[in-house]
Amino acid sequence: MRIRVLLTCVAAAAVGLPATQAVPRPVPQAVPPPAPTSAVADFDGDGCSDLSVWHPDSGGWEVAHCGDPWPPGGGWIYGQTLHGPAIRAVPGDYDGDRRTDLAVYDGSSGVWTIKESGRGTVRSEPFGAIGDVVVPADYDGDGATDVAVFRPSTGTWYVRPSAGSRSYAVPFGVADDTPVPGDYDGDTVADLAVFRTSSGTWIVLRSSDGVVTYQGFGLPSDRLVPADYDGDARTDPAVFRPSDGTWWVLRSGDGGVLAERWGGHGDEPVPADYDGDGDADLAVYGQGVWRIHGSTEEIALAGVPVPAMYLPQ
Ligand SMILES: [Ca+2]
Ligand SMILES: [Ca+2]
Ligand SMILES: [Ca+2]
Ligand SMILES: [Ca+2]
Repeated sequence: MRIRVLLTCVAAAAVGLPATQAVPRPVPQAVPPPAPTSAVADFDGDGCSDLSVWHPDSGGWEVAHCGDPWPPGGGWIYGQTLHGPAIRAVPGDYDGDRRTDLAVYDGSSGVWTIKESGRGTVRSEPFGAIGDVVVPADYDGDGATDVAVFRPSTGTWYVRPSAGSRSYAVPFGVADDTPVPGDYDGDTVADLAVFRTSSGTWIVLRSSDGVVTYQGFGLPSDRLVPADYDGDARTDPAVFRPSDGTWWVLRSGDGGVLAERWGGHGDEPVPADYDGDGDADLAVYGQGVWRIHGSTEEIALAGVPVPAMYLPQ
C-alpha cells in the first residue's frame, strides 16, 4: 500500500497539479492477519522458520535464515542473552514486527528479558513466580506475543497483554495439566488450553465464543506438539510418540488423523514451517542433526533447538 500512495503523489507532481489539490486517497485494504501460527522461530520475518539454536551455557543464539544456502553465509546471525541454570529461552515476537525476538525467562526470579528486534532495545519484565510455567502467546490478538505464565499450584493463567491493557488472571486447568496454548479456533487470538495427562484430553477455552471443548487425543507418555500442520491457520492437537517416532496429528481442517513416522527414539520433535508454505512441517532433532520431512538433507546445527522452545513443557 505504501508503494501505491507514493506513486500517486509522484503522478500528481508530474502533471503539475496545484499543491492544494487533493490526492486521491488509497482504497482502504484489509489489515493483513498476524503471522500464521506455524511461523515460529522466524527471526527475519520472511514467513518461514529458521534453523536456530540456543546455547544455555553461554546464552548465545545461532540462526541460519531459511532459504539461504547451507552452510549459512550472509543470513547467519548471532546474538547473546543471559544464561544460567534457571534461565530458559522464550522466543517470540514480543514487539509485533513479525520477527522473532531473542528472549529468556529466569525461573528463579520470574523476570523476562526481551531483546526487541524492532528497536534493538532490551527490556526486563518481572512477571511470574517460582514454579510457574511460561506460556507466551498472543492472547489479545494484536500480533505481538504476550508475556504469560501458568501457575500449576492453582491452575491459574496470568497474562500481560502486549496491547497495554491491564494484566489479568484466569483459572483454567488443574495442577497436573500441561498448558498447550494455541489458536485452535483460528480467530488469530491464542486460546487458553491444557492437556489433561490423566485422560489424554485436550481442553480448549475458545477465544472466539468462550466455549470450552474437550477432545481426547494422545497418550500420557506422548510429547505434545500442537501446531498448524494442515495450514488452515488453526492449531491442530498433535503428539509425537518417542518410542517409535510416530507423529499423530488431528487435522483441524477436515477432522482427519495423520499418523506418520518421522524420527526415532531419542529424537526431539521440532515442528515448524521450514519451507514457508504456511503449514508446520514434521521435523526432528537428534545429536545435533536436523531432519525435516520432505527433505533428504540432514543439517548439523547443535544446541537447544529454538523451535522446540515453543512446544509445551
Ligand atoms: Ca520482533
Ligand atoms: Ca499480543
Ligand atoms: Ca483463538
Ligand atoms: Ca490446522
